[in-house]
Amino acid sequence: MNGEKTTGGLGRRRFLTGSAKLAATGLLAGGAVTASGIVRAEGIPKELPDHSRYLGPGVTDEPYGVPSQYEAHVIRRNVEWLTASAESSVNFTPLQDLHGIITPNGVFFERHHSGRADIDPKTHRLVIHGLVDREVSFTMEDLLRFRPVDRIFFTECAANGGMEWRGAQLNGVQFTRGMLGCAQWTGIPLKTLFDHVGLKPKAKWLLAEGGDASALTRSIPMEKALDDCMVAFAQNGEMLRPGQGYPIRLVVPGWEGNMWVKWLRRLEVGDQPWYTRWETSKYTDLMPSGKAYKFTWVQEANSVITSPSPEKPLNGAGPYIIRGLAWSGHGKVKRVDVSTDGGKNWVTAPLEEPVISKALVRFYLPWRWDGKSSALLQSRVIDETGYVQPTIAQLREARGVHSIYHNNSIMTWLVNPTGEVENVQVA
Ligand SMILES: Nc1nc2c(c(=O)[nH]1)N[C@H]1C(S)=C(S)[C@@H](COP(=O)(O)O)O[C@H]1N2
Ligand SMILES: [Mo]
Repeated sequence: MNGEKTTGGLGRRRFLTGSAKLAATGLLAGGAVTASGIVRAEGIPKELPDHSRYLGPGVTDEPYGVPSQYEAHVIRRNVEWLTASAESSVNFTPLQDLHGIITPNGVFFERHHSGRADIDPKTHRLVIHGLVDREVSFTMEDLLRFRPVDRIFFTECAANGGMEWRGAQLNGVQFTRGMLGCAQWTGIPLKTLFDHVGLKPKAKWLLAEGGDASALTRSIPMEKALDDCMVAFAQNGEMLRPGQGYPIRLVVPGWEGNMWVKWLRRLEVGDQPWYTRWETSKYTDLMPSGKAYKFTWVQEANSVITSPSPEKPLNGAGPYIIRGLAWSGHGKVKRVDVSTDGGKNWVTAPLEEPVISKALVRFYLPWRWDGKSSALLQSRVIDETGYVQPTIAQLREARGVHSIYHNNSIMTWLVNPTGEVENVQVA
């Protein structure tokens, strides 16, 4: 956690201490709801507050706006002991503090292997070569002459939840599910670009390469490339942020984040996969047998309750809204079930519109807490293919514990009688 010592050892207890500290600093103080569940009415204050009596700043002091000073806790955070250096590392989206389905650009998680590249769009080029009729080198200006599309998709790192394979370890939504964001991407479909350059009959695979020092490269089957992939230059209405790959990145809907090559500089068309080092040694899933999956592209259906959660404890008895997010790399979320007793009983939570394929979906479920009992909160998503989000036990049985990647298991939040919430795993 930023500002706290997290070096060495497993951080679980320390994170608990962290949230206890939040309680002490007053984040939990004051109750809006009485034990009977009736919202407390305090009446209209007699004194006018300063902000109702004096002029505020004008329209000139904030050419690019920032959130209210009271939202300063809504930030990306990193886990210091997770990686050896900040350049090859990750920070996490504060999902517990966000609303709706769109992740604001300033808190969209960043994962990079050689730091954030700083690229001048005037000199940047996107080269397309290999099994094409015409090899090209596009300037940004060239790219902007094509008809763009605007599409909402989630981005998720394959390592999301990766610390939880052997047990509950990181105490919060942010650190267990925060390698995730969802944005409206604006860009040119790869189909448009390939129609322009012409594909040779043997064109079956695509190699995408990044222009950062890591030169991340991934092989992508042409079928996927022509289906829904795009070269994005904008995110949520503005040009990409440097951390998200400015000036262009690949968008590979539903597939693991490391295929979403940032600072994209080269697309090579070939007739077979390249098996780059990123594919043979880094992003592979090791099975109990000792064998490894060659490619695990799709981010399977996943969900998480964002509140109540370790970061969003309960404050006394009364009504609460269980808030959460669900998503599936295979398409649309069909249903989300919520349990408050560790998976014995389930209630279906209504989905908030819009429900977009391969995007985050929001669910809300009213819940009343008696202010004294423990509860085990879980959410379970079912997607349009009928796939049901697995428990951690089911996932371990199938995959062992040697993977880092693709842990989409059901998360469990233990609500303590004090209202504090912690990350646990139940059998
Ligand atoms: N060029 C390049 N592209 C990259 C990476 C990188 O290190 N270099 N990291 C990848 C990984 S592992 C992930 S999870 C996503 C994260 O995208 P974001 O930083 O926009 O959230 O970018 C991918 N694209
Ligand atoms: Mo990733």
